[in-house]
Amino acid sequence: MSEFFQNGPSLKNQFEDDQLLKSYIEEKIPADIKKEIIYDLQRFGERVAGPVLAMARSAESNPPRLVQFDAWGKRIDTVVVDSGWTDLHKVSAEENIVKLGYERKYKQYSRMIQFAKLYLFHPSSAFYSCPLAMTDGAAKLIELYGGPELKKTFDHLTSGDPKEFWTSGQWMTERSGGSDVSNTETIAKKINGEWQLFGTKWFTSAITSEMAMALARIEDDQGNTVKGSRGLSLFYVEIKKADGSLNNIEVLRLKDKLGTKALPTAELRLIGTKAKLVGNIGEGVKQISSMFNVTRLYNSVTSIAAFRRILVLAKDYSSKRRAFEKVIEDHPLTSSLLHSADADFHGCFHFTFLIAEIFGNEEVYAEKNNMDLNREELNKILRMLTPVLKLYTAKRTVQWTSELLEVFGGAGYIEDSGIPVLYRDNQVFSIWEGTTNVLSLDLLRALKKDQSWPLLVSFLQKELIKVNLDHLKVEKDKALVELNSMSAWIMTVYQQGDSALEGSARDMAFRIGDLVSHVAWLRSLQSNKAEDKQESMLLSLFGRRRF
Ligand code: UCC
Repeated sequence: MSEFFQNGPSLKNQFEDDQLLKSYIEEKIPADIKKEIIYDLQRFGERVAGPVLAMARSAESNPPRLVQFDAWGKRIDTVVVDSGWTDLHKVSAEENIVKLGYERKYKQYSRMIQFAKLYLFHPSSAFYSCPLAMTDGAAKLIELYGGPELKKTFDHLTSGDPKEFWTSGQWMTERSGGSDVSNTETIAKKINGEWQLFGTKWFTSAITSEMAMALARIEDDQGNTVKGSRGLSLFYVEIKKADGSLNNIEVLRLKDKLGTKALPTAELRLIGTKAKLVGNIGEGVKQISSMFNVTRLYNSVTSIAAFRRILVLAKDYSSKRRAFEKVIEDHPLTSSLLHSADADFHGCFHFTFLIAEIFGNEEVYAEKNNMDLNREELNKILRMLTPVLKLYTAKRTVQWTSELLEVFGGAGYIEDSGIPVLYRDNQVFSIWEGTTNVLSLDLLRALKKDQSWPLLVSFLQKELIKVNLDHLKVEKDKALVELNSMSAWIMTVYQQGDSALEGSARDMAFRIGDLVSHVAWLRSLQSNKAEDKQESMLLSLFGRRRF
């Protein structure tokens, strides 16, 4: 009988093992800050490869369940979660994942450092990163639009103390409107001087949160409402009353999803849920966009983190698994596949962290910043590139997860190899927080409203001028050619009218994604002494065969 048993893939310290992240931090973060954070990232890199991953595995193997009635028939609607899920809440607070973005201890570098931690955390978090995304988004929303009555809430959302830390939900989607929130049917009525919500929310992620931001349509005393998205206002909801019972909410059921099984996603009925109005009446969509712009960035960071996880597992496995007399990484087809995945991963990584840098610079604005952009320009670039980043990183991750699963052969299709869960989970990235088509149209909206294409061209050109190393010249020239070709193409499509523009929006988004990734990567290679020159061999995101 054969004594052969294949060794499975293994994980090392997730910071130490990540040359790209390490060299990025080395290049971007000033020495005084670096001294403080490197130790923290190394420690966390160890923690996520071991104990934190074990919490996630526990939460995934014991999914949440809804208990609607107690033994005596009383409606209780309690969501029971695994201890792994509650432990992940503690870890999130202890590691200051949301706090880092608001404490701004590291000035304009705060978002980069926060996103580096989120990137380490996500693949070992069983999607606890999802409540964190909404929590960060809610904190941003309160920072921009919340009055003094929400100050305490803000402190909870940005706390590093597990006992004080709150997470938030984001209640938009209804049966009548997913992407098109203008069809929202939930009504807000003022009863005895207090707002109360009535309606059904069809997808509410992380129902174990303490609060949520919800869209609802205000109905006046005569029963009148304003139709469309201009009739929508934003409300702050605490999920439980002081006595611990639900705030006039029924949990109708938990969703039986393809993946993200540890994450409790519920269907809710609001039956007079007490709420507070946030910001201005009729500006709900605009205000909640400040939240979903943050969650879209989280989606991007967590997508690339998930992409990296399957890539490192595939690389590790292909260095161990032998077939046809050599380890499979030595077969040219496998090595070219891994090389191609690595190139796309690098592109996604640099694009994501470029946007993190822009976001950090916008929030902690200094007139003299190393991006040579004023605050309005930083804002416009963020507005235009956030949807592109989200759709681009999500799609690359979904596609590469499917492709890399094949490296494991049949084992990649077997549950306890730990690979199928990645396949199921990663599919969500291109759906929530705006599908690829919705975000492509959002890009068009941003381009039209802000006339921001010329601004992006000038930013990318300025960055390319700084690239002057000999071995980068060919790729720099390719970027310049693509920039000109895209400008001409966009102009032609604009002249053809709205229908042509809409029909091209997806291609436009992916071409912009390739271009910005390419430039962000070149920018990094130019300034990064630590990044191996071999890295530039990977570079070239234009017209490359991907699969
Ligand atoms: O909730 C969900 C799941 C939660 C899970 C969270 C996971 C997070 C990641 C985790 C990682 C691990 S999923 C919900 C998904 N739903 C969406 O994302 C909605 C998708 N639909 C859209 O994005 C649409 O484009 C809408 C809803 C924004 C379009 O609605 P309207 O009614 O057509 O909106 P308008 O008229 O275009 O925009 C209304 C206002 C305008 O401002 P004003 O009034 O000043 O002209 C827009 O400029 O909102 C402004 N606005 C924005 N501003 C609209 N979109 C944006 C934006 N992205 N940024 C800034």
